Amino acid sequence: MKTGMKTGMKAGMQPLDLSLYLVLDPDLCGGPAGMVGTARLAAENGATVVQLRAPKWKKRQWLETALELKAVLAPLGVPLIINDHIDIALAVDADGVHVGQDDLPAEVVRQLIGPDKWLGLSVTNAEQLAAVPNEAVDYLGIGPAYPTGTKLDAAPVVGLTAFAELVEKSWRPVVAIGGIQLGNCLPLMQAGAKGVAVVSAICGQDDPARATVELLNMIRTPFSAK
Ligand code: TZP
Repeated sequence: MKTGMKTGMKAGMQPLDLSLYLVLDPDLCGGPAGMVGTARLAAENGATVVQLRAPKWKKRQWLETALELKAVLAPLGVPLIINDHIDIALAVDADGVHVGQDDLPAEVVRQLIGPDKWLGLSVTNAEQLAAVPNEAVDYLGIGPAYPTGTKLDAAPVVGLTAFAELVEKSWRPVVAIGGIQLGNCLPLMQAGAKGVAVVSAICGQDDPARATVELLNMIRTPFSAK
């Protein structure tokens, strides 16, 4: 990442710690209750951000689950990010929003959510990176870093070399996403990621708490220090 600019700081708020960013998946977690349970276990064991992502859901389900997640995560001090749905983020006073390239443009989202919520943007190639409105965005999710079976419409795999090049050119902190498991997360940290975003490495695991701790231990090894 380039240096000399603000990195995920907001007045009166802790910086956003991207280290271990859990993205919830309704299918892998076994529905809304499973998502809330998984989020609780992950947050209690050190996950630093939780995103609610449920592309097939209707709004009422979004609202109910977002409220439940907020009730679990806020006392633990773990930010709740809402994927795509600005209205839900505002309705539950979530900590932020994450949007993709086909969602509302980041500048528009920033206008809607105001200055005090986090805003993340998914980026998958150099062209998209060059078009990032850096003033509007707090962090980038770059991926899929590796092949993933979780997001069927994911963009082509970025790969480690291109990932490192994108991080180097980014004006914003980067969290890696896509196909990240315990055994392959460290090279992404060494390539300059501030953290890893995972779905299947925690959701649907027999022991999500243990999976969380193991991932954290891995990404916080001295080799990954940046
Ligand atoms: N965006 C890019 S890849 C992906 C998303 C939401 C899915 C990542 O899932 P997994 O199981 O961590 O590979």
